[in-house]
Amino acid sequence: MQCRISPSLMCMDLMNIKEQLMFFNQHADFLHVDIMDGHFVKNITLSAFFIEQIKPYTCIPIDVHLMVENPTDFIDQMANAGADFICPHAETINTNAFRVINHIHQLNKKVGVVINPATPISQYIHLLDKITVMTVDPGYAGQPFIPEMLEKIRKLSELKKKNSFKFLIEVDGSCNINTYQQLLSVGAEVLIMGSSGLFKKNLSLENAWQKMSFDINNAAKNINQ
Ligand code: S6P
Ligand code: MG
Repeated sequence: MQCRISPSLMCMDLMNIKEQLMFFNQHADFLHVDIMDGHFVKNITLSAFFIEQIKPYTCIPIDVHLMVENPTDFIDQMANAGADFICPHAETINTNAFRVINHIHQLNKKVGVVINPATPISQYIHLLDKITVMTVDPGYAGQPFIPEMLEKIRKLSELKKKNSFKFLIEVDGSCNINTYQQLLSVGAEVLIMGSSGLFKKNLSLENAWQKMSFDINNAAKNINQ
């Protein structure tokens, strides 16, 4: 069972950004960049300026999670800054979802949509390159996993198989040793790794990565048995 890893850069050690990016270039599949506006969620994290700064040092896709009230104000600046995937929240594009999806594709970027725990699966999933299931309410790292989301992931996985949809199924929030096995068994394909599964104050990134890989492999083995 193959599972892709997307480190959440808002959880990085900010005193050592370059070293960590060099490490991710060799090991990770995506770089997850959380953009917040202080309104859609009551927090502020990374920015287009940050993406512009890291872009020359990265060779893996930059995936932008837009936790903002008005994604159309952000899409072009994220594309210009170097984003490869642009992913607004479903709750913010209900009045213009098809226009927003088309617009991002016209910019030659991949489109993802992120769905909050309380939001059902939408009508446009066949158009998407990625769907991110939030397994915590968005805004902060280190929150408890919402187990009801496993059914949503399973449903997406079934829809994907049945219709040969191309979207990747990604999970954001509390991906760690307590949840890997459940997530993989219902069909999660990309895990966003934050404070609970990867970035630890008392562990080097190399050691934390090794432990994470070992735990994920074990979880996958247990499912296959
Ligand atoms: C939270 C944000 C996430 C977090 C990540 C944290 O709103 O979208 O990307 O950075 O999920 O992971 P953890 O393990 O601290 O829950
Ligand atoms: Mg995120």
